[in-house]
Amino acid sequence: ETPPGYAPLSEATLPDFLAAVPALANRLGGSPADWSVSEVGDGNLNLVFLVEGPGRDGKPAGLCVKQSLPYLRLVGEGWPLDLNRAWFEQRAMALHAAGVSGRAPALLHYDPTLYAIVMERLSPHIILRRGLVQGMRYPKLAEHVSDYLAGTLYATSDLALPATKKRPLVAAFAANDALCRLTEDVIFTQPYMTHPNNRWTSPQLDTTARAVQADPAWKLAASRLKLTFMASPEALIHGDLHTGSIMVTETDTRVIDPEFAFFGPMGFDVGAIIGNLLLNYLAQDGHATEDHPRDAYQDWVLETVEQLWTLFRAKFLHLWRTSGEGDAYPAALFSGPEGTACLETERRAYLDRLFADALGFAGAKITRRILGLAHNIDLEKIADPDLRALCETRCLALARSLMVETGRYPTIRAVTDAARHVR
Ligand code: ADP
Ligand code: SR1
Ligand code: MG
Ligand code: MG
Ligand code: MG
Repeated sequence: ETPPGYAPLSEATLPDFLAAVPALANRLGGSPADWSVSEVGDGNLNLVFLVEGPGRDGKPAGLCVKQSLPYLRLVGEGWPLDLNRAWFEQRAMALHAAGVSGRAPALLHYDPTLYAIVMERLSPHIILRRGLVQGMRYPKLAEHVSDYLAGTLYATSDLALPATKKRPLVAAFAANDALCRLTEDVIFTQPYMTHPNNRWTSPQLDTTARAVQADPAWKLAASRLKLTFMASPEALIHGDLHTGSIMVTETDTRVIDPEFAFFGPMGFDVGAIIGNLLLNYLAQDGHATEDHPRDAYQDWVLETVEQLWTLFRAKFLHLWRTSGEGDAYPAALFSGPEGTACLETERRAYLDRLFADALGFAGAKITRRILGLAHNIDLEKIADPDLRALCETRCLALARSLMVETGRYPTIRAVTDAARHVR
């Protein structure tokens, strides 16, 4: 049962929907008969259409339309899912754009009856994960993703927002319950138990999967991270910042797909991207051939991980030092040289704690992609199951260590060294 007026759009019905919104029709130019539409959704949840029209100045113009389906696309109609995820996505896009500009597609329109978002069509961008699997380098990636993370997380935190502004936002996004629960189930719970949603490279990883279920330290770490995810409304997080949620060219980087957004722990976003890059690094051994070795490329992936954290930390600290207008840490309490020094020590401790959270979440994000419901092409595209299982075993060893022995990683260099040496 769907709300009145809702129906999934199709390539046939989309032109009428767009024609009814003058700003969108004008942007596309010509008439609806001139517009070409294709459904390109390759994610796990939604419909995504790309539309092209003749434009208004002789240059073709495009749009992207993303619509919620009443179910989880990956599984089908048997798994109903809240349509309102589109509302949270467009609201997060708008709030994040206020914290950082140019790092996401522009939001153009939202239709609450159809649960449809119209946004800038990114072109010739491709999904980062696809580029990484092909061995493509993105020299601006660390700089751009660290801009996005520092800008969005700082601007929506208690360091920047007065409590009377932040609390209503926390309340509004608390209603994104369906997607939060999905994360809690498929990332923090199911991979650590016998569950019909799980799958892995079998029989190669059968013993490993059973060992995870019998590993109290790993299960405890996963549950502690789950609690942090559930009970830490630090900032408006993206909530699904894997390498499939970033579109790139050599010079541009845009973050898409914040439908899982809610006020949660900042380390979840930072850890999601770091975890996905580490997984990609370890998967490269499954893509290397004699003619196309990947060693130099693997070095680039780890350099990107190091730069990403280092730049994020520096940018977040800079924002805090130069514009701390939230109600946390009132300036009146930290005046004079002693107060300034004391606050600076606190800022560094805050970032150390955020780093530890991020490493734990990175490990959890890696584990779920190998033992849980949703897998990644980084590993899935390794055709030889023995070779894939070897890469996956290394991923799991690193993931467990990041989650259970987080204290062994005081620096990002310690993390990349561990990735280099894991066997
Ligand atoms: P889902 O929530 O189902 O994962 P995504 O938002 O990730 O959907 O989008 C699915 C795919 O649609 C992306 O992998 C990308 O190929 C394409 N896509 C999404 N947004 C845009 C955009 N603004 N411009 C061009 N392509 C896009
Ligand atoms: C059913 S799990 C689907 C996954 O896809 C989304 O992109 C999220 O990562 C979610 O966990
Ligand atoms: Mg997606
Ligand atoms: Mg999505
Ligand atoms: Mg190597």
